[in-house]
Formats: sequence, structure tokens, C-alpha cells
Amino acid sequence: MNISSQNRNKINDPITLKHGIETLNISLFSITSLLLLLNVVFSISVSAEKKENQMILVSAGTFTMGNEKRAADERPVHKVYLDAYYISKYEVTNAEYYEFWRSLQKNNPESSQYTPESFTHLPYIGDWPERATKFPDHPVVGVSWDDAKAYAEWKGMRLPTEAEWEKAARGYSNRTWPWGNSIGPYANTADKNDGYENRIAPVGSFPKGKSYYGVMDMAGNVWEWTADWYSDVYYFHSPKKNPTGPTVGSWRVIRGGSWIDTLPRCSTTFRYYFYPTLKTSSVGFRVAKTAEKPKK
Ligand SMILES: [Ca+2]
Ligand SMILES: [Ca+2]
Repeated sequence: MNISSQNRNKINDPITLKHGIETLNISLFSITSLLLLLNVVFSISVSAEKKENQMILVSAGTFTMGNEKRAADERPVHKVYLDAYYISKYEVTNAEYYEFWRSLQKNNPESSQYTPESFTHLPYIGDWPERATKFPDHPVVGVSWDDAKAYAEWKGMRLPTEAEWEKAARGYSNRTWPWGNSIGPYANTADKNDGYENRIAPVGSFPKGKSYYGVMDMAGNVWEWTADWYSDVYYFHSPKKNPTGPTVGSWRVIRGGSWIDTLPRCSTTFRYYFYPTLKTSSVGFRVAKTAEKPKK
């Protein structure tokens, strides 16, 4: 039974009805008070429960990108140099995205631009903006690549490039998963026994699954948009320094797998892609920022 049908049943309860108009007036007063209270709670809880999303510094240097033993588009394995950058510790949460969305709504309440998709049929995700209150520390989903980019720019940041994403996930060693090479229950995948059966987990629910740099949920929970266009042969000719992906394309790269994917798809090198306009229940994002170069 969903919440709205529960409320309907309470209102139609014969005990409430038999006392006549006076009780009905009191009930209406109570409902109004409750709605006012909920409105207050809504505003408070969205700001109070906001999880601080620190930016983690990934130092400049060369790392190994790709994997010879896996999918064809992960080849060839190649060395990539990246300047220092910051990447958010967590996937961007509902509460964080809500702040951005509210600021747009204040200026233009009629606009539906950058509004996340609703998932009425998925109660553990639900509709926007209600889910910002219900699940403030869950990663935002139902956001297109353009939504993600707009949020990042509003924060004065950007989406990580595919190379930045992979370095933050695997570090300098060849970790198959952010935590290493052991198959542990350190991520929210399609595995029923990971504590989050068929649902999204609050960000940072798997501290043992953190990457070499301490970045969380880079395996599973939600896929993450990256800045790059996708090409299956990009690694054959990508620049050795600060690659930013092909100049044109049809799909944007997503990384890390999700709550509906098996563990192999949540590896640090697995590449996947979506149309940039697609808003699904399994794709969110995190943000990045170029670190300032030390003054000489
Ligand atoms: Ca799961
Ligand atoms: Ca993730």
C-alpha cells in the first residue's frame, strides 16, 4: 500500500465520519496543521541532513588506463598523465541537487528545466522533489548529462573526464575494483546480499569499498556521467596527457556500474555509454575541478 492510499483510508475511516461536521472541521484543521508542519519539516530536513561532499585531491602523475583482459573497448592498456584535480568524495546527493533545483525554481517556477525524472513505480526512489526530503543522502538519479553538467557548472565545477574518473577509482595499482582485487561485498550492485536488495543505498554506505584516494561508491550504487563522448577505439589514439575524449559522438561515457548491475560491470575499467538526454533510475554523477598549479 502506498502512502496516498493509506491517507485516503484514514480520511474515509467510519470512526472519523460518524462524529459529523464538527469532527470533520477538526480533521480539516488537523490536516492543514499537518501540511504546514510537513512543509516546515521538508525545508529543515533537506538542509539539515545534507551530507558534506568533500572534494578529494588526486595528485598529478601518470597512471595505467584500460585492461587487456576485459572488454575490447578497454584496450589497449596505456599510460596517461593527468594534472592534479579534485573529485567529489560522494556521488551528488538528492539534497545537493535539490539546492540547485530550488534556486532555478525561485527564478522561474514554471520551468521544468533540469528537473529529475520521477519514478512513481520505484518506491525506493520515488518522485521528484519529494524524494529530496525522503532520501536526502541518496545519490540523485533521473538526471541527464545536461542536468549533471548544469549542476556542476552551478557549483563552479565540471564533470570528471573519463580518465580522471578511472584514475580516482583505480589509483596507481591495477585495482579491478576500487578497494582492490578481492570480491568483497563492498559495493551496492545487483547482488541481493549486499544489504541493499534491488534499491539505491545512501552515499558512502560502503566505507571498505573506498578507492586508493578515499573516493566512495566508484563501484556500483549509481552509474556516473563523465564529460567525454564515447568511442570504442578511443584508447588507440588518445593523447598521453590530460585526454578529454573524442571531439564528437552520440553517447556520453558512464562509469562504475550501479545497483542493477553485476559486479564485473562495476569494475574500475568497464566502459559504458548512454544518450546524453536519457534520464534513468541507475545513472547519477559526481563533480570534479582542476587543481590550481602551484606558483613557481
Ligand atoms: Ca544491491
Ligand atoms: Ca557509483
